[in-house]
Formats: sequence, structure tokens, C-alpha cells
Amino acid sequence: MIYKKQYGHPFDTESVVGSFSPMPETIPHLTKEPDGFSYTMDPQDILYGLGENIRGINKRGWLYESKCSDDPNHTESKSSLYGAYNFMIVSGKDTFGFFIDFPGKVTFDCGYTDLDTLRVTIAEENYDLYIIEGESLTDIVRQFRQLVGRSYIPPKWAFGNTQSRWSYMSADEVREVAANYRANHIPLDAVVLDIDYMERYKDFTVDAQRFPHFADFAAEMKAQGIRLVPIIDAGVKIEDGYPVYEEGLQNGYFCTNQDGTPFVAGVWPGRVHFPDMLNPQARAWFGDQYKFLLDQGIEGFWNDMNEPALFYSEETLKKTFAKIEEYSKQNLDISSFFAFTGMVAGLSNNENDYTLFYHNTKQGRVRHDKVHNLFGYNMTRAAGEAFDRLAPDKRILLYSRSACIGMHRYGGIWTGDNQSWWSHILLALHMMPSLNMCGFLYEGPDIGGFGSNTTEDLLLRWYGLGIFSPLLRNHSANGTRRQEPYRFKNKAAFAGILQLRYLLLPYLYSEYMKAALHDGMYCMPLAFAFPQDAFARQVEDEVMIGESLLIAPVYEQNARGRYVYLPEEMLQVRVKCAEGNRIETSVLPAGHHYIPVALTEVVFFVRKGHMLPLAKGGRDIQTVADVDFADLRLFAYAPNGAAYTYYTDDGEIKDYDNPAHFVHITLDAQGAAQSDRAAVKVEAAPAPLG
Ligand code: MIG
Repeated sequence: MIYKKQYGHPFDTESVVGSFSPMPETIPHLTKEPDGFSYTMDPQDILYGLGENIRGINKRGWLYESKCSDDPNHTESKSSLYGAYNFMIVSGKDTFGFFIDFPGKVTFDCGYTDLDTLRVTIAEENYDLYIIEGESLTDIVRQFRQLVGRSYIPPKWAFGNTQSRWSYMSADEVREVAANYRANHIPLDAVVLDIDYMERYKDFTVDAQRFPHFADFAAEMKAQGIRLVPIIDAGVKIEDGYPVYEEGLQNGYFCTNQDGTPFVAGVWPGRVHFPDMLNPQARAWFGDQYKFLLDQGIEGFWNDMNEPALFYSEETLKKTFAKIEEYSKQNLDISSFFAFTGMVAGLSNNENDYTLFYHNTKQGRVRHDKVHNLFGYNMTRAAGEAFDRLAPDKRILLYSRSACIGMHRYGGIWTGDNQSWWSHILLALHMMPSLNMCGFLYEGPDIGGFGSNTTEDLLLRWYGLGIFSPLLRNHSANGTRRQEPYRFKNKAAFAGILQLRYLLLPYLYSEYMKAALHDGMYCMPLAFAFPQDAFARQVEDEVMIGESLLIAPVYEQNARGRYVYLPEEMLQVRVKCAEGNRIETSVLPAGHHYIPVALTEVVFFVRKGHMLPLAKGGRDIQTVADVDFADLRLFAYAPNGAAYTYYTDDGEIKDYDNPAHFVHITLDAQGAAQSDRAAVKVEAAPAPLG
């Protein structure tokens, strides 16, 4: 059951597309406060939600703010990252979900001010409150997702391995990456192009010196099974003769100052205007620009800097220079000195700058800070809606940095500028189920870490988690150590671990699609799968991937293994990635276990009575196209047999609900395998996997 109550005159975020009932006279569960709501928590209550965020799966004990921020330091001390995800579930003595549909700042004080009080504060009394009641945690999630609409579905190749770097500087450098991957039998489906492929960082241009004959180059890479995925930044460079700038200006498609002139900010291209993503005409126009790259054979994009990130605004910069002149004539004392350095350091992503520009929306002219969290969402919507017009029969890969609930219908996200820190493996794990709840199924971190220098052991362990997230992308910042897997010593282990991903693809893709089509979770906390289990409710470093698989990655340096809690008897599967993915299996009882995991191994656990439909092949698989999704080996822990609903399609079509895509597979106690569709062949799996 979903109840809605409207307060004041909310801006319509278009996050909600489903149905609901009016709120009862007295709001259930929450207590109304002058500026929001409160809830008194029982010591055992758990708070789930808030999407991509810092800290744990259980959000208790910290203060979070929905305020999309370009902040590359994802430390525990922060309150906001790039997105705004105002959905939360309280689980305990009372279990319910709530969603605050509001595009400005919302604060979730989850027992920070008062250990036992959840306090939600909303910047204005203009918002919609939704309360969701259900039979279980998964039921609450399902209902919420019906409210906000079906999650984005990428093309199947987007489940392949992606290599990225800020930046591969030329076509030759990309060719070299591809050649090294192929030479080492490490599968690869995509290479990302970061900002340097553009001409002076101008969106929808390609630098003709560094990437000559771009369409031919894209075709050449695709012939090797590798797609190029270019970045698109939010700001449009101010430059006479640049058509995107000139058209935007002529049509009034840019965000404006109070006086109606276009607002000027500084980002990578230098001085830019921001396209007015909240203006439907401007959005359609910006989306149409992607055609420039689609026409050259590009099938995937990532949208960056769309909080929007702002290195400076022209107005604040001018004021700062004037102030510096003033300071230069003074004898600075220590407090004016710090005021001076603080002023300069505070130029980037300055909160005041977000109050300086305006949007022309269907609902009138609005100051940016009041709708701040909708910018990245609508940039991605611009692209997603354009793809439906420009390439209606094709799925286009799209992911964004900034997001808000609603954007999950148009694209996925990557989790921004993490660091090559061990703690960020665990953080990436925490983000997965939290994002899934909010509808963001297609997601993944920068594997190996974006900032700082990676190490080989970190990268191996990170892949131990990363091969289970839908977006599997290694990315790193300029100036950091190069971290393509073939640069390290254990090449065979990297090849094995990434081949393992491809062997798992029939299962992972099927689970992803079922989650998207049935408003489920591809990745869930143990508590969602085993709600009666008091230990499972506390587990913060293991998750379920689909219905059959429990993963417990190693995330500490020099650890030779880790403790794993199993809520029930499961099959332990040890994959020896450096030895052709040879496997060892053993049955473990429910309870706590110390599980040794060598650096070159991946260990996962299969639920009793469940199976994994796996691909055949091994070293021969270099791309998703090499995986035969219709010739499966069933890897099961099924002493009494098992059944599985297998979703399969060609990875491009959009008739998702066609029953022909759902195949019923069974395995009997004697290991005889059967599929109800002749087109999908099944057999029980022998070891080894590779
Ligand atoms: O200010 O395009 O999060 O992935 O490599 C940095 C350069 C801009 C931030 C993205 C990162 C990307 C980088 N971008």
C-alpha cells in the first residue's frame, strides 16, 4: 500500500509515474514536525536506503544530505555524494518505507543528533510524502519501484568488461589497450573515452588530430568486439563558430542569470553555459546532439559533471578578484589571511553560485538551488529520450554521475571519484543494494580506484567484487599509476577472474533482467533474503547477487581470507583464477566460518536448491558476443533438484515482456537437466569452470 500526501505547492519532479492512495487523516509511522518528520527508533531498528552514499548499508548513526555534490573525497566525514536518493526503509519493530519527492535539499539525521531519533528535514514546505507499507522488505521495494517506474535496461554488451582511463589520448593509445587485452586473453567489450577525445573539451566534437576518421576508428574497434564509450560533460563551451553554443544561445536554451542573460560558469572547456535541462525544448535539443556520435557508430555514453559541477562562476570570480585587490592593499592579519585563502579555495562548487542561475521549466521560472537535484537526472533524460527517437530499436548504453530517483528510468550510474583505498571496496559493496532499492540496477564503481595509486593486490580483490556488478569498469585519474590489468604480474589471474565474469553472464544477465522487469533487486542485503535471521540482519560485508548466489569479497589488504556468515547450508565454490578457473567445492553448514581466499581466487556460495546457468568456453571468450546464452551448463547445489526461470534475449530488443524470453529450467535429484524451450540447451555442469 502506498499513501501520498502533498504539502504546499511542490515542483513536479516527474520522479513518480505510478499510482497511490491518499494518506489517512493521521500519517502512519512518522510524526510530522514543522520542517519535516521524525521517528523514534528502537535499538534494533535498521535504516536502509539513500542510494549511493558513504558509510554502511544500515544508515543509522550519521547525518546525510540529499544535495548532489561533485566531491572526489568519499570519506566518512561527508554527508553528500553526487546523487539524491530520498527513499528509505525503516526495518524493525515497525517496518515501512518512505519517499520524499522534493528536488531541493533534504536532510536525513539518522540518529546523529539523538541516537534514537530519525529526523528528516526538508528545505521547504513544498513536497510530496509517500509512505509504503508491505509484507516484507522486498515487497516494500517492489511497490516503491512500481511507483517510480521500470529501471533502465542497457544492451547486453554493457555487461562486458570496460577499460577506462582519464584519458586515453589518441586512437593509437586505445588500439594499444585493445591489443594488450587480446594478447593476454583478458576479455574486453568497451573502452571509455574521457574528455581528451574532444576538441578543446567541446561536447559533440572529436579532436581530428588525436582521433582522425573517428567513424572508421569506431568501426575498426567494433570489428574487434570493442565499443567506444565517450564522455559528455554538462557545460557547453562558449566559442564563436561552435554550433552547439550558437544554437543554444539563439534559442535561449541555456540557464540564465536573474536578468535573463546566460549564466557563465567555468568547467573543463573554460567558460561555459549550462543547457537548461529542465526546459523540455532545451532538453530535446541537447538530446539531439548525441546524434553526432550515434551517426559515427557510437552505442554508449557516460554523462559527467552534471551536479552540475562548477569550478567557478564568472560572477563570483569577478568578486573574488576585486576582493583580492582590496586584500593586496592591506596588511593581512592572520584571520584576514585565512579569509583570503578560504575565499579562493571556496570558488569551486560554491553553494552560493547555485542560487545565481535560473531554469525555464514547464512550471515557470525557477532558481536553480530549489531544483538542484534534478539537473543530472534531466541531462540523462535528455539523452535517454533522444535515443528513443533516434535509435528506437536499439538499446544504448548510458550512465551518469549525478542522479536523482526518476533518472533510473533513463540510465545507470557509476559511483564517481572513489580512491584506490581498501575501504572503498567495501563502500562499493554497500552502495550496490542501496542503489538497487532506489531503482538504480545498472551501477558500478571505478574498479581499482579513481584517485591515488592502485596496487596489484587491491585490483585483484576489487575485481573479486566487481565481476558481480552490472557495470564492470576499471577507471583511474590522470596522474595516477596506470591500472589496466595486463600491466601487473598475475596476468593469468586477471584473465581468469574476468573470464569468470563472462562464464557467469547467463546467470547475471538473467537476474538483472528479472530484477528490472519485476521491480526486484539484482543485489540485496542478506537481511532482505533472510528476514528472520538476526545475524543476517547485521551483515554489512556480504550480499546476495540474484536468487542463487551469496558473495563475500575480501576487502582488507594482506588478509588471507575472511569470516563469512552463512544463514543456511550452502555450497562453497572456490575458483582458482590463475589455474584456468579450476574449481573446488564443499558444502558448509549454516553459521560463521573462516574462509581462506588466496589473492588469485574468488570464492562464492550457492544456495541449496538453487542453480547458476553458466556459459561454456573459457579462454575463447573475449567479448559478450562470444558467450552462447543458449547452451548452458547448470551449476547447482541441488541434492533434491532445483528449478530456475531463465531470462534470455539477444541483448538489443525491447519487447522485454514477451514470454518467449522466459525459459523454465529444471534439474532433478539425479542431475538430469531440462529446459522447456528447445532453443536453450542445458546440461549439468562438470568441473572445472574454465
Ligand atoms: O573534474 O573527465 O568523475 O571519472 O575521469 C574531473 C575527467 C572530471 C570526473 C569524473 C571522472 C573523469 C573526470 N571527471
